[in-house]
Amino acid sequence: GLEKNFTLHAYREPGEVPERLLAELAGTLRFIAVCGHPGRADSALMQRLPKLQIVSNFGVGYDNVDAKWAAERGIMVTNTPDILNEEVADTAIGLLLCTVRELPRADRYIRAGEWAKNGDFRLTASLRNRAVGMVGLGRIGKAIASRLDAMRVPVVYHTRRPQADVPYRHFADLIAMARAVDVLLCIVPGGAATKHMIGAAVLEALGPDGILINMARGSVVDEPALIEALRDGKILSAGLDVFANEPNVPAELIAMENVVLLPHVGSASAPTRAAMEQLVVDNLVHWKNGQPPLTPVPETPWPQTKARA
Ligand code: A2R
Repeated sequence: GLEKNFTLHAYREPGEVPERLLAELAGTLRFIAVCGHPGRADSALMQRLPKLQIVSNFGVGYDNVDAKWAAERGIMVTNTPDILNEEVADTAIGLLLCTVRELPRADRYIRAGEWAKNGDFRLTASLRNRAVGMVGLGRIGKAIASRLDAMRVPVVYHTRRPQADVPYRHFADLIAMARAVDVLLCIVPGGAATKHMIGAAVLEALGPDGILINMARGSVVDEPALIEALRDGKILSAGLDVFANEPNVPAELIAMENVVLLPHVGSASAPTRAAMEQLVVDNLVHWKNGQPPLTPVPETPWPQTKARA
């Protein structure tokens, strides 16, 4: 889609865009399509591009784009919200069930020949006697909560602002919610405001029967504190789709039986990823044709409040 509509300079390596490429293109680049993990459009890159007008990010989370910096300079930023809500919610429920009922471990039990040798698989924890505390109840969080409703699992939530139109109890205090439930399910944006919001104190409050599910960003969880809590039995188990330093996953987590690990696959089905790719392209094509962008992020609303500096 990009090749059809633009002169495309594709850079696929992880890490910084090389100086050679920047020196050659900096004066002419007007549009960026960025694929998060490891793609980034930070201020250091953007300030090298005087003609830059728009950054179109692949993914709903855009903590890899310095959107506030862009907003101050009249650079548009778009993401891919909504079209992945149901997919990520499906994955979240899958990860929750895998973690509570230890399904990947049960699969390994058969493959290792243990069923025939040692008899039935161990009895596991259950979702039947649990309430889920949603950390974040936005577009994806609501799609997860409605699935939990159907599964007859009580839901409460923590956000900065209570919502008028939801049937769930709001907790202004995350630690108080962690005390009141035995599953925390994170689906908040990454970035400075949510960095390490799940730390030692929250895990302690969640307690020894507690289960942490992270579908948000690795930065939301203090990973060393989580490893310690899992190791010391301060919480029961964790299901993680995201990590602090992807694609590197701490060896301590890989060695633990009471964690389920997914390689950031929340939205990663072929149809959903195709829809996201199309939206990345459509945002840029609309912009190029002088039409409003389809899905601007909140920091850069349309119509623009600031002209390109
Ligand atoms: O705090 P609020 O009232 O703005 O509620 C939002 C909540 N949230 C937070 N909750 C507590 N502390 C914070 N510092 C904080 N910042 C945001 O997270 C809202 O309920 C939710 C975000 O919802 P949406 O903006 O609709 O995001 P969506 O599409 O559900 O995706 C969430 C994240 C992405 O940013 C990726 O990191 C990940 O899921 O895939």
